[in-house]
Amino acid sequence: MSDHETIIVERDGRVGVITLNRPKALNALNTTVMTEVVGAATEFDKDPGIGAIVITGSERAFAAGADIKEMSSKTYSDVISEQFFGAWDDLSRLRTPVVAAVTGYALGGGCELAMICDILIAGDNAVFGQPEINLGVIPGIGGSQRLTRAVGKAKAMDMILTGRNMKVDEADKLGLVSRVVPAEDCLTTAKEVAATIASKSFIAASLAKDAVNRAFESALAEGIRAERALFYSTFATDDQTEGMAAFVEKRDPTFTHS
Ligand code: CO8
Repeated sequence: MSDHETIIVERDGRVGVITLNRPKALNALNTTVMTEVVGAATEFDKDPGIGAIVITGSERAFAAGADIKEMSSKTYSDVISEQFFGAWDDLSRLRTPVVAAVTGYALGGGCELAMICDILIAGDNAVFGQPEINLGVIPGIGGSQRLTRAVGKAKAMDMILTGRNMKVDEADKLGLVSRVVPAEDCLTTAKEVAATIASKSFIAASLAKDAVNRAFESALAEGIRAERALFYSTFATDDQTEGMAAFVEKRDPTFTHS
């Protein structure tokens, strides 16, 4: 079933499994990844034979963020006119419960993708972070909203303003993850959790998901719209150009605060 460039799509009974597969780029999320993940998840969502979806990466990286090499040359008019990365929002509208199996780095867009999922199973080597500030930008796939709701303002501000990473123990204590398991068991556990969900009434599971999300999401859409506009506006700054160019050129950025 997998004629994809950046993901592997499999079925395991009533569980659909989507594996991010750009190992050389630590599963950095580019437009192709987004189109393929959202496309495969949407197909699973329409399939009555599927009752839950697992999204996973590799042991080293769930995803190390949005693809900086793809983004670095974009302008403000590019990101706003193509509504860059807007399709990720479609994932949060699926009826089918989605379980993230996160090992290794879940940074930037990778952390945001994990937080879009309904249940987050973390390996004991998982590392979470929103390091966008180091590139002169801010989270843009819901991170400023979902992280804040998940861990509270104090920790979210700490992570988003300093760009520091959070190891799995801290993430577990704060309620960012559902369960922590040894890294080598992460995917198996996620599949078991997904299979358990898939064994329930799909209607009840999808309504339960919707109900929990109502508690979590009221006013979230507004926050995400605001966040997206702010993210796009960072592409009007010199610091975005410099921050991303420095990453690509493997040097430290010199920000001019302009
Ligand atoms: N984008 C592109 N390439 C990447 C990325 C990335 N995010 N992360 C890693 N890579 C590439 C590296 O460039 C390198 O490629 P190459 O071998 O060609 O040089 C390869 O993956 C391996 O990476 P490293 O050599 O750096 O591996 P290390 O083990 O030394 O370091 C790290 C691993 C710490 C994860 C490091 O790679 C890193 O810091 N990566 C960047 C993390 C980051 O800043 N992520 C946030 C990106 S911005 C973002 O996600 C914004 C989301 C909002 C978009 C909203 C749109 C609306």
